[in-house]
Amino acid sequence: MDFELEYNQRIEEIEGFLNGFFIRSDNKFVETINKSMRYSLMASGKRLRPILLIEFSKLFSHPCTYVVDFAASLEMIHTYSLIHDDLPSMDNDDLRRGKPTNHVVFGEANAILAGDGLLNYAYENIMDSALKDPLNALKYLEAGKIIAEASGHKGMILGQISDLMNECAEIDVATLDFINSHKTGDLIRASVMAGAILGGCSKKELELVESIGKNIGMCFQIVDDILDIEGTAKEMGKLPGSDEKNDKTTYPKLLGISKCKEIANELIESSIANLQLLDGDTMFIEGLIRYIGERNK
Ligand code: GRG
Repeated sequence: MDFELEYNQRIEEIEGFLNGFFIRSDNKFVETINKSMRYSLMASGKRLRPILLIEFSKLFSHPCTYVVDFAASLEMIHTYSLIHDDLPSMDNDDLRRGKPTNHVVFGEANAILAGDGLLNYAYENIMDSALKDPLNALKYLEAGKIIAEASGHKGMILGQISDLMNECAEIDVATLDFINSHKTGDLIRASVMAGAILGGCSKKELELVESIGKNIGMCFQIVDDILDIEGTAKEMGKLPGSDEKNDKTTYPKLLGISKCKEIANELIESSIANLQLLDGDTMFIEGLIRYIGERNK
């Protein structure tokens, strides 16, 4: 299998689908909000969360019809979080996905509204899936609830507030784990769990998928911290050094870079070992997990 080719094909499919959510309008107000939402959503991202959701749904034998709509919704929620995270009142970053951040281009008020617009559009699509396919409504609801919890005040928002509260503070690994498991990990965990539910997994399989999702999320964050030190703006599409600029405690700061690389490798191997306990064709997901652990952007 040529992983890179397959991965790029999946990115193309998702971007084609995402594009279809925005119809051009003659109304200048509609066009203004749509333009700023589209600007960040269609900027080139790795599309990891929607790809994880779709691939985990394929591992099981009863996939729902509107899996791709859920995948698009996840990317909308993720993009909203990036727009808000970059705001002057949060991380105050100027570059994201290789382009000036949303507030730099459209102004702060529009950027807040673009994020809000994407968040609400995501749940509109999730509920629409249940309405269009009522026989599977319970699966859509279960997957939607997991995504809502993981994105909201029990998940990503909780992680963000604990992160803000700990800027400039001396924190230990347990506190850092708390911040990251919510801020970054929850949405990644929700991607794989929602995918598995929409694919028709059993309760027991969902437990295994949850533990895989947690490990992938932790590995993603450790690598992200390493890239903030070792990465380049050209490859990452955002400026490195953001953690230091905001005086944030990171895994490399607490554990050192080589220990972080060791832990990231262990998390990759344990995720793959657990993945292989599931029945379906796991080849592409294995490649994706290795990519998450070894990426340079
Ligand atoms: C509600 C005011 C308000 C703010 C929400 C929750 C939140 C702000 C921000 C948290 C989101 C965040 C930036 C988490 C860090 C995770 C992370 C490293 C994101 C980058 O993800 P990638 O690398 O990005 O997958 P691409 O661009 O490839 O999709």
